Formats: sequence, structure tokens, C-alpha cells
Amino acid sequence: MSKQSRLVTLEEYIIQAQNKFPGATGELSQLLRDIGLAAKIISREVNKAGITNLLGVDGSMNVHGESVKKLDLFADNQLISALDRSQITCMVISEENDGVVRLNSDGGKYIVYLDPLDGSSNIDVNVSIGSIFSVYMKQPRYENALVEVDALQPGIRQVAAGYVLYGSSTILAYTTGLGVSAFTLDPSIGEFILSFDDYKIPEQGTIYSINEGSYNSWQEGLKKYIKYCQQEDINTLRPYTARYIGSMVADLHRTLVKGGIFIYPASKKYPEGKLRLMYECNPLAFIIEQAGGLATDGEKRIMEIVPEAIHQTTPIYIGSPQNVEMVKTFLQAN
Ligand code: P6P
Repeated sequence: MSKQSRLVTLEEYIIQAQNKFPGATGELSQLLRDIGLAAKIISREVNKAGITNLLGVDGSMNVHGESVKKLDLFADNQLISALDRSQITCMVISEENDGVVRLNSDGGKYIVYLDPLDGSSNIDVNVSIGSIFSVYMKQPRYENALVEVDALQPGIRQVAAGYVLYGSSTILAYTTGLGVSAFTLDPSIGEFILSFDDYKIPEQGTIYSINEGSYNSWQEGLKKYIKYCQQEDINTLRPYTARYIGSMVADLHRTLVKGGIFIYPASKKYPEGKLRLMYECNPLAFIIEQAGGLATDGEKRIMEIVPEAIHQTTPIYIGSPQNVEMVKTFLQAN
């Protein structure tokens, strides 16, 4: 990855990237700018939530039976209204809405999946949280009325994906299939400034990230892999370091930058895994693969899973190629 010598804003970068495609209509560029605008507004509220009354729960439950935080709804509203304004998104699927959200412009060409504010359990304790987005083209069908099946596309069909990390600084990272670029928000000028261009994840890392509280319900191969990470072997730089923030975007961004592996496995409590395929795992898998990493459900590539439901979950093993290949060896041997 390279540091930039002069300031390049997100808007400039998007236009420069679009100019590489003579046939580009500018619509995807506009969609990315829409998300950037919403991210600035969400960042402002996240960074002052303690002062306003946006902390705490709003009393409702989401489709997964999790209590919805006020900031979740604020982020959801900001992202959906930003996408609706430019009339190029026809449907949004979000963690905060049970069904699909059709936008006024059924003529829009893009379908967008959102986790508006991932890691919400950390909101009230001031730990980093994030927004995640995943963009698909609407597939041509004989009828125009958009239904859920139009959104059930495998992750390999994503045209763009990214996240916003509201941490010590606010970072927006995205890919359109030409590598991963990251932008840091400068609140003093209200601009996202290019901070890293073309991230490449380390081939192997020495950090493993998993909630070890569910150890007893893991499959045998995973238990043996975590013990492998903890054994001393100077030649393979073990024991590894354990790091787990409990906010997927934060854990994933650290994995992208420093290498290693993030795991959310199937467990007794979550037999199909906890993390959502379409608006957590697929977009972050697109990012990690574009940076040279791997993402699997333990058997197959995350982005090749054919979705059957918009809110379905999956186990995920994601990160540096050597670490992911190693855990697969343990899973398949037991
Ligand atoms: P656990 C946050 O609620 C989230 O959806 C992800 O951001 C995070 O990786 C995971 O759940 C944490 O789950 O069971 O370890 O608290």
C-alpha cells in the first residue's frame, strides 16, 4: 500500500477512476458519493452521540431479534435517503428492515445491501463501529416489479463494496474490483482524503481474531487450530496474538492492514454462524479478496455461496491467504 503525496479527495478519486472507463455513465460514481455523504453525517452523530440523546435503544427489535439502537435507525435513514436522492438505486436491503425497501425510482439500476451501523452492541461503550455496503446490478427480468429474488445474487456479482469505520478517525474503504482504496475523513474540511491506495493484505499474519467464549461448541478442527495458534514455534512466529473487538468492521480493518485471520464460526448458539452473508460477509470478502486475501465458510468461497434469503447468515474465516488455508486444513482433517 502506498501513502499519498498530495491531497486527493474521495470525489476526485471517484471521478479519476470513472474516467478510466470511457463508457461509464457516472451512476456508480454518484452512488459512491451518496454513501460518502451519508457517512460524513453518520460520523458526526456517532462522534457526539454521548452529548445528544442518540445513545441507547429505541425499543424495537431487528429481524434477528436484536434490540435496535437509536444510532442504527439514524444511520439506516441517512444511507437510504442519500441513495434515494440520486434515483439510481432501485432497492435497498438493510439489517434494520425485515423486507426489501423499494426506492421511488424503480428504474434505478443498482441494488444496495446495507449494514447501516455494524457492531451496535459497542455504541454505548465508545468502541469503534462501522457501516457496510454492497452493490449489485439489477438483473434484467421479464417483469419490472422488483421482488426479493432480484436481490439474491452471489457475492461474485458485486459491482462495488466497502465499509466506513467510525474509530479514532473515520475511514471509508471501498472497491469496485480494481483494488481497495481507503480515505480518512478530515472533519475540518468535511472531506474524505485518500490515505491508502491499493491495499495488499500481508500473505501471512500473526493475529487471530475470534470470540473464544464459544470455544466449547466449536467443531473439533477449529479447536485444534486455535490451539495451534497458541503453541510456541519460533519458526512460524507462534504463539500468535489474540485480538477481538467484537465489531466486525474494526476487526476486519485491522486484519486487512496487519494480516492474520478473523473467524466467526458456527456454534451451538449460531448453528449457521451469526454474521450475515449479504451485508457483512460478502462485501468484506470482496474487499479482502481484492487485497489478496481469502474468505471462506470453512468449505467454499464466501462469494460463491448462492443466497436463499436476504438475511441469511454464514460462518466466516477471512484474512491472509496462508492463515485461511491453514485453518481450512484443520477443519477438513477433523
Ligand atoms: P459476538 C456485532 O454485533 C456483530 O454483528 C459483528 O460486528 C461482530 O463481529 C459480532 O457481531 C460480534 O458477535 O457474538 O462475538 O458478540
